[in-house]
Amino acid sequence: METTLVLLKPDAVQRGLVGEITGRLERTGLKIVGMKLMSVTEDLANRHYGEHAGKPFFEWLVSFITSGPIVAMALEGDNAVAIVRKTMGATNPVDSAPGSIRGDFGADIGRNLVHGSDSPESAARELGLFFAEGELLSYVRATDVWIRE
Ligand code: DAT
Ligand code: MG
Repeated sequence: METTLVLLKPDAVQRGLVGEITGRLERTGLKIVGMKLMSVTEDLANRHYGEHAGKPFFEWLVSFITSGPIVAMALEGDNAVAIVRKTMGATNPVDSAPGSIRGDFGADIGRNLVHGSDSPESAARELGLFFAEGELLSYVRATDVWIRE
């Protein structure tokens, strides 16, 4: 079982796509175990996107993610990282397939609506940045037995 971090970026909030995107992620069967509307400080943005420091788009990335409220979400399930990445679609809107979040709503490589951790290791690191202990809940859904063995 994995838990992964999803961020609905400021463009998703501003465009009124929080419900649409959350619904798509929920319908995969992954379980929401943490969720909050929040602002991202410059310090948090720098730490979250640390792997991209030095790249030409890094400053833009930090200014974008700090430009308005985001929704941070923790999703749990078998292969949660890969399932979220598939549901999100590719980074570049030229490559993101129709039916994916980015493929359906994204037209810019930067303003691409969602972040999803790219590995279980990244997920653990990023979840620690965005959620305090106690903000991630463990609970049973009545539908769990219909979703996984
Ligand atoms: P992803 O968000 O698909 O994991 P990433 O980790 O490579 O992609 O990059 C983080 C974000 O940085 C990405 O969502 C959008 C932005 N970005 C990536 N490559 C870019 C580029 N070549 N030009 C502008 N922005 C870029
Ligand atoms: Mg990434």
